[in-house]
Amino acid sequence: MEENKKIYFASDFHLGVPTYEKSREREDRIVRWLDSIKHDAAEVFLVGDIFDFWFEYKTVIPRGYVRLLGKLAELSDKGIKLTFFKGNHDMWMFNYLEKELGATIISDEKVIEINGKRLYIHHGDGLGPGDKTYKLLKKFFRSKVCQWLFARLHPNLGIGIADKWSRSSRIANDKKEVFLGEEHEWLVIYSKEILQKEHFDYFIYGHRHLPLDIQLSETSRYINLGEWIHFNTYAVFDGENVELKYFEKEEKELAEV
Ligand SMILES: [Mn+2]
Repeated sequence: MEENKKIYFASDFHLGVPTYEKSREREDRIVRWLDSIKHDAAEVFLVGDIFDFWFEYKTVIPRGYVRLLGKLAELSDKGIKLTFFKGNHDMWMFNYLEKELGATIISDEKVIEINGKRLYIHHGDGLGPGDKTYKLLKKFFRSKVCQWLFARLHPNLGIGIADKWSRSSRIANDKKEVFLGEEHEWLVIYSKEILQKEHFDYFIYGHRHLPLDIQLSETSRYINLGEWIHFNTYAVFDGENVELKYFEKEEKELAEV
């Protein structure tokens, strides 16, 4: 990584919910964030659930999100590397963003090593103990058969059903998550298991919808990227440390979150 350059991480924008207007407000904020980091960003990792629902038909993509996509194109054209992770809400990203934005799409985890620091990055869904039903569903949703069948539905119907479903999710209903305690947080448990076998300086996840920075061992930390409905959180890696930050949040507001 070039000197003075940084790597940025954010996740769980959930664009599209709860309403068009609210989502647009959030999209504008995300565009302001991207504008504020483009001078020193070497790379931007978008760690899943960027869209509350996404599907690419062979010739058609969902309406909307033009400001975000345009801004990402500008960053990409400036030479900033973009990486999208599939989230549980937008696992159906195929090659559109690769083609249009030159982005890399990651299905599961990605390991990066910079200046001797090792980072493990994953959206965070379907990891750790429990949640057997979801793990099974994930396998089905990710199968070629399921995607082929969904693509056969007329988009008005297919995306219509998906929209109804996504409007019933916790995040779309403005529910804030509650911290379960280190011993019960499944991504903490999962990361500690990995640490038994392999060292990572940082584990970076989304999905939990809670900004978290937890020391796992003397040399290892778990960072959760939170979400952009209540927190506007992102992480920045300067080659040495990963820091969790809030965008456009007053201290007074932070006391409330
Ligand atoms: Mn999410």
